Amino acid sequence: MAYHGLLDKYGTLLDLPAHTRPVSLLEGNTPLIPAEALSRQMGGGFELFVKFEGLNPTGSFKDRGMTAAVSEALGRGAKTVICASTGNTAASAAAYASRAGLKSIVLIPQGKVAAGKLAGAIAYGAQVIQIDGSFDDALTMVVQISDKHPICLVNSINPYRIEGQKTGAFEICDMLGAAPDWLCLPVGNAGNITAYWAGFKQYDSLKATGLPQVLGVQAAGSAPLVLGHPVENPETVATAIRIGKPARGEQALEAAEESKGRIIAVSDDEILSMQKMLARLEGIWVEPASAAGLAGLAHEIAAGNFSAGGKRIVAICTGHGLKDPDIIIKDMAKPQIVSPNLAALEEVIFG
Ligand code: AN7
Repeated sequence: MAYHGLLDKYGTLLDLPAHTRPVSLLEGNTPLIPAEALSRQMGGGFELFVKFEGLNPTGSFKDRGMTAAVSEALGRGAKTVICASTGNTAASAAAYASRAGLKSIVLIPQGKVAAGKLAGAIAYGAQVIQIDGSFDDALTMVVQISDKHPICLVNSINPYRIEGQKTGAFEICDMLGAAPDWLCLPVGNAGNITAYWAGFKQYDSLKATGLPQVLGVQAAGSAPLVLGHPVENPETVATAIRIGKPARGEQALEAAEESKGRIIAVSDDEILSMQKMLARLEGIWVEPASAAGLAGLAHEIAAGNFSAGGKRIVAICTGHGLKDPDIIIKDMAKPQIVSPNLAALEEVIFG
């Protein structure tokens, strides 16, 4: 049977109003890629899978929640959607709004959004507004304006975003036949960890698929859930998760606690070295934030805080490496330039 997108596949399991009118780009159905070399590199003896969410239509996991939120907004008669974003939500909202024939407005922190995300939002036709402030400032502003004007908020405060993102958990259980022992993922505004936990719990109650322990990973310079208080000036190379006041922070902490997992922080160096390792060992290039879940897993194993032996572990890699080419290019040795003849080519390859 042809694949028609997430609302067709899982719609009956999602709590969406009857007025919902499906808007889909055939999102979801992303691969669960075995990562044997990376698992060996971390010490081995466990099964590791990468769920590559960068293969969604706009290059990130945000499309799962956006198909649900924009479908609800369209069915309700909304004309405009708005979000604050570190970039991926903006691109996704813009794409789904265009497909639905709606206007989109996206607020981004000035100078802190990766090139591929900003370009996407513009290409899809959003009105892009840069805020001279943080993501957290932008989120406060979109909440205020959508309270006052008939504009639909599509940040993960919107409950339909969470409904759509539960499908990631459903897919993992469908592909593996059960929940994994551990789920590792990056945490920014904390919508995704909230959605995965809700999805695993729902599937377990319906199909006895079991529950994973959840390892949520923040960047050390933007780790409010690890520190236990908001961070006024969050900083990290992983700009997607440069968030100091997560909207669903309480639920993220609940997911960690209920699942007997935890939320930890890793350094920017750990994030970047995992990004590189994943690309070089497995051929999977993700944006920096997306490597945080795996960086957290490696950190815990190396610190002896984690007995991985015999476990089945799934890491959610949330966005594609193409979203943020600059992070690679800035440290790159410029490729050699060679005269257009065989001898010159042999010289650089064989010396
Ligand atoms: C690649 O786009 O918040 O914890 O505005 O882009 O659900 O926020 C992005 C977040 C992880 C964190 N990985 O997810 C936005 C935004 C990537 C991301 C996260 C984001 P949440």
